[in-house]
Amino acid sequence: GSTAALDQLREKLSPQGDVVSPQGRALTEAVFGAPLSPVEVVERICGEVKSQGDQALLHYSKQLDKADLTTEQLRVPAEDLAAAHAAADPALIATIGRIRDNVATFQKAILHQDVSISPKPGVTLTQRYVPLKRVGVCVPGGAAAYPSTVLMTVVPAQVAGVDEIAVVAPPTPFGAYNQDMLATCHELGVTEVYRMGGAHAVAAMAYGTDSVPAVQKIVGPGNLFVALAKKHVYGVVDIDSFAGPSEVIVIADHSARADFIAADLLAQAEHSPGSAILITWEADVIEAVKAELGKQLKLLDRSDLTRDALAAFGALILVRDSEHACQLTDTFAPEHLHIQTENPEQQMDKLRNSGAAFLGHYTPVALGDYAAGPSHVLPTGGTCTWAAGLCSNSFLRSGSVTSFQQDAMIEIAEDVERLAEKEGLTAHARSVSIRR
Ligand code: HSO
Ligand code: ZN
Repeated sequence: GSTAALDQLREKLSPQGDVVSPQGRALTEAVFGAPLSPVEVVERICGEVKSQGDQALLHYSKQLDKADLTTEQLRVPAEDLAAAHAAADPALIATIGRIRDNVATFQKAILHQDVSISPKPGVTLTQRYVPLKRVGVCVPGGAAAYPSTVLMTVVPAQVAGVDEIAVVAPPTPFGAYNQDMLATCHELGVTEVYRMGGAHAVAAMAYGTDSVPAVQKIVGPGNLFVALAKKHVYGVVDIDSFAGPSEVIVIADHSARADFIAADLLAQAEHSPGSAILITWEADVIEAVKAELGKQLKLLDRSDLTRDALAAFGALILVRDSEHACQLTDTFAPEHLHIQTENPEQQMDKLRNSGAAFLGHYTPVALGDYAAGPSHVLPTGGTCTWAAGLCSNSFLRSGSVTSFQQDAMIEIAEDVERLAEKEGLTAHARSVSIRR
């Protein structure tokens, strides 16, 4: 279709990428005494946490999260973690254990290994991978509790061999006070959990405060302020990709079941906002899915929120053929792609852009959200054209190691000297010729 139609759909696919709710705007205006943009808010908060440390951190927890904490209360006590674990449903603990194993198995298998070659006698060239020493993990706690996000961030970091993992969650019932989230941390051996969220938590981890030692990388999803703060502190620390509101594109043909597809679209919309788009070349599929959406919406706990999200950020798109479906999907570059066709590999082979792909009628995205093995922390908003999802390798940094014996050095010396001379860097040339 036209570019305008594409733009309209792109907006649907990236729900509220940079929109703040009216309440959010009123709150920041009250706190800062001026109508600041989200970027200005984040710059202010990060600047103050950088210069004033804990004092600014506690100030913003009180002002923005309505949590009046002391420095001692910032960190969740070890007893609370143990108590949450002891009180948890044993079946939940068993589930967490099994999922940990699934995630660890996959994340271990894909972990980079050092690579060493000897292209010539007397030369050894190595690419070596070293785990980061200390990382920070953001776990959201606004609209829902996310123990699954603890699994999908902490386990890859542990597999990579990170020494210290600090988890931060906002001081809310769905955040740092959520017993399932705390029990999950304890089960995974995480001992450092902080009651802090938003831009101030990101800034505290990046710059370090008296109560929160600085980390080298900050990962995990969050709201707009968390995302902007991560962008702001990048360069002081590393960050993962931008994980904004969740999205799915389902590609389907006649072999797909309308009730399955409807369930998948609703699951994504349930994130509210969450974007859910069906692309098919079969008009019948669209009609059948439409009918199923109406039926299934009624069955959901969050049916109102889900209906609103679907109305705002959902679409059922009829295209010419499979080829066209793949092109359109590549243009959108969705966070999740679910191909429900007779031969899903056929479409997959034609596609370049998706954060995580799910193939076939029996691979709902929820398997990946909760249990399969790849992390559910994924690039959204079309950023998967250049960004990758979180994995164990996100917690490694590489460095090279080069070693030459004298004969091998002499063999390559002339080329080095010639190029150094061309650059006018004679000291470089001499550092080689002196060894001949
Ligand atoms: N779909 C989310 C992950 C998630 N879903 C957590 C349920 N809980 C982002 O990939
Ligand atoms: Zn999800």
